[in-house]
Amino acid sequence: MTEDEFSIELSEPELTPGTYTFVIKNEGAVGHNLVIDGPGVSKAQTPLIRSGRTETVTVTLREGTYDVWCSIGNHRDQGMELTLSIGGAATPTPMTSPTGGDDGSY
Ligand SMILES: [Cu+2]
Repeated sequence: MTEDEFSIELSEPELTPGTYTFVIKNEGAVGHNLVIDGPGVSKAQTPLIRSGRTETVTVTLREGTYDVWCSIGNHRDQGMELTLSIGGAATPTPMTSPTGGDDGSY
């Protein structure tokens, strides 16, 4: 995952339930952080990530939707946020999605 002014980029757009250690590199010029909030996760966050540095946060994700953002200053309002959808199926096959999961951005 990378951050800069003012965006958050996810290297793996599709995740399944499990425990993850997100490694976030700050490629911007000012400090950022990363906060994750959703089912079973109450605002887990990294320390302040200084410019050029990398920090990590470990969370256990369930099926559902998580909000991910930077809580420094007003960065969230400036676009440093995204929604993480955790699917239930572990198969990478894009052809069938019988559960009707709400991941539809194709
Ligand atoms: Cu930020």
